[in-house]
Amino acid sequence: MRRFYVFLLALGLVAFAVAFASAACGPCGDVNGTGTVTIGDISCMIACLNMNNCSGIVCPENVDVDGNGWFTAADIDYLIAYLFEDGPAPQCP
Ligand SMILES: [Ca+2]
Ligand SMILES: [Ca+2]
Repeated sequence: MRRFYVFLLALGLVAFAVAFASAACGPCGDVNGTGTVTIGDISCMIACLNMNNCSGIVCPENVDVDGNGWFTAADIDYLIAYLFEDGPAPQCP
């Protein structure tokens, strides 16, 4: 799982550029304001938690995807499960 995170971080560099191109918050999980939930949103969440770089998160209301009131690594795991493992849909409070 850790290698997967590193891979996502590399993709995050591209995601940041996309994040600044548009800022229309979409559904829960769309933290970078592209209007859809993608791997780019996961990259922004990882950068924020692990590298203290939250500039890619332009829709903070969409970051608590498991709806427990906190933004943690569990939200990243939840979104990964949703996108790649057929997990439950994001449920922001
Ligand atoms: Ca997005
Ligand atoms: Ca949460």
